[in-house]
This record gives sequence, structure tokens and C-alpha cells, in this order.
Amino acid sequence: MILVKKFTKFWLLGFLMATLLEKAATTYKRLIVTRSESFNYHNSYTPDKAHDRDHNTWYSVKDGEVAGNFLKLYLSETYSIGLVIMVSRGMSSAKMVERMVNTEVRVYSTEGEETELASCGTITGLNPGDINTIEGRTYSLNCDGAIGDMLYLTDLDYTENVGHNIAEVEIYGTGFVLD
Ligand SMILES: [Ca+2]
Repeated sequence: MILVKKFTKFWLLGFLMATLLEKAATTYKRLIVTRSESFNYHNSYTPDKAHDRDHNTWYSVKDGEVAGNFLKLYLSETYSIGLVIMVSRGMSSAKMVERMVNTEVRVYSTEGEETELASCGTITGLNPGDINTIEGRTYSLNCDGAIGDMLYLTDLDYTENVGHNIAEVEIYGTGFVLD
């Protein structure tokens, strides 16, 4: 009787573990950015400020040097990428938030040369929400499962004098992709 009980316990534990593992493999989670680079940055507003998990710090494109700007966010592994959530710098005026319009997100592979694999689209309009809230400063694009290990963000308004002020980029994806 004791033996049967033990066996049942182990079986149940195994079943629960398998279910949890399966769930983990199919649930989108926030991915860790291991390093970042940008075309340039303004003063101390370095690219790492876009992924330090602090909404009060931000990365900023250098004024007057917007053409060709990029923010590269490198992931630890190759993932299937889902939502990319971008939060603009907070300010009482709308001008920082407006800079998020015409942002394009692309998925890259860094194996060998850096290669563009997919575009996740472009932000086409202003968030109608209250810019004094994080929600009102948040924009998102869906990479729809594109597989890669680096995200490339660019503010396509290359002729503007000023570019992105991004407080945070959150990248969501699913587990490891096996070769
Ligand atoms: Ca930040």
C-alpha cells in the first residue's frame, strides 16, 4: 500500500512537472537584453537606459543626427519574438511621445553577419491615452513569432532634428529555439 502511494506521488509530481515545462515553453515571457548599441546617443542617455527596467531613465538619439539612427538590443539566445512594447520618456508635454510615431522594429540574426530577417511593422499613430501615465506613453508592435536574437529599432523620421527618447523596451518571446 505504501509503495503504491509513493508511486502515485512520483507519477503525479512527474505529470505536474511535465505540464509546467510545457506551459513554460509556450508562454511568452519578457526576454533579457544582454547588451545594446546605438548609432549615437545624447549626453548620458545611453542605449542601456532603454532596458534597465526603470521608466525614469531613457535612451536618447542625438539632436541633429537622426538620419540612420538605430538601437540594437541583443538577446542571450535565439527566440521566437512576439510583442515589443516601447515606453516613451515621460514629460508633461507631448513632444517626446510624438517621436515614437514612425518607429520601425526589425528582427535580426547575429549569426555570422548581422542579417535582417523580418520587420515587425511601424508605429503609425499617436497613443490617444494620457501621456502622464506609462500606459499613455506605451506603444507596441507584434513581431508575430519572427525568430532572431537581436531587435533593431529605428526612428524613421530621419529629416527631423530630434529623435527617440525611449524609457524602456520590453521584448516578449517564447523559449529557446532548438537547432
Ligand atoms: Ca529605462
